Amino acid sequence: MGYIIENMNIDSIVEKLETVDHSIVSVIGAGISKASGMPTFRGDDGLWNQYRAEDLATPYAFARDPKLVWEWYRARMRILLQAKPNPAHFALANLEKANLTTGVITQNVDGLHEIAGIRNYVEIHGRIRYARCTVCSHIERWDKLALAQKDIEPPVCPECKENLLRPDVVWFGETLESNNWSLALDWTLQAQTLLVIGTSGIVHPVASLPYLAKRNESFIIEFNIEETPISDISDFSIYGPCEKTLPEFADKIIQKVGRSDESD
Ligand code: BV8
Repeated sequence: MGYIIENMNIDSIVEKLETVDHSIVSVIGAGISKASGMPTFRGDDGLWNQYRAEDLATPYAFARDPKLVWEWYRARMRILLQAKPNPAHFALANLEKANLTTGVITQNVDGLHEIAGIRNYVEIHGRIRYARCTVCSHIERWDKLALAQKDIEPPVCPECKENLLRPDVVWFGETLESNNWSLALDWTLQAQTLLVIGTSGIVHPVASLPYLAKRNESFIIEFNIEETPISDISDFSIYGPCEKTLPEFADKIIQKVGRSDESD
């Protein structure tokens, strides 16, 4: 079990960290976007509560009932279009600006990391604001388009004009895009510190990344509001809302780097 920090004694963790350039990699999940108003997947208000994953986020569900799947994505997009990045997203952007991060591996499809200014990221489960044709290679932003549409018929590809568009995300039972997965693996294997933020750690293969990092002797720090399977392999678990804990952590690391630059 990692060392549980209930009252957020973050100074002692920061002191132990190597604060060298590009040493931090983050794996983030739905919990980081909770404070932005995006429901998580498995929490009390989770997106899956009304539905089961296999009913909606799978190619079989789409083949069976594209209208239901599109309506679920439109409902999520309506929430997302009101959402803004929160202090946790900006904390990661500040660590990137301080040259301390290699990149962010996001399971989220909401794009809030990019709006917060993070430039080095891999959207390992895709991106909800884009739609792609189920057959040809056409891809387009659909957020504005789909919401403008009054009818809820699934959109037809404007390129090939006969096949349906689908959300540009990775569904359960679908493999991850290989370049994205290799980049996530590379980053994880070179991470001196892996931050695991707002994820239940149960969706594979992303859930295996912290175990890989652990085997590679990375320093693992979990940011969550409750214990998860990742807590067992974390060097520290900081329990609390990451929109509070992560900015404090990031500020202290950046201050520490500033101090060491001054003393150089
Ligand atoms: C794959 C995009 C190879 C879509 C998502 C049977 C058949 C086929 C595959 C499988 C199978 N059994 C298992 C699998 C593998 C499967 C899987 O892992 N299933 C799980 C459910 C067991 N994985 C796959 O299918 C993957 N592909 O394996 O390919 C393959 C292929 C064919 C056959 C076999 C193998 C593809 C998985 C990708 C699924 N797509 N999203 C969409 O979004 O619509 S996953 C979805 O879950 C989101 O991306 C989400 O981000 C992700 C993970 O969930 P979390 O982010 O962790 O969110 P969650 O709500 O669970 O947790 C939130 C956490 O935040 C909690 O811990 C909470 O405490 C915390 N929190 C809340 N508030 C805060 C907070 N923390 C800090 N601060 C706060 N304020």
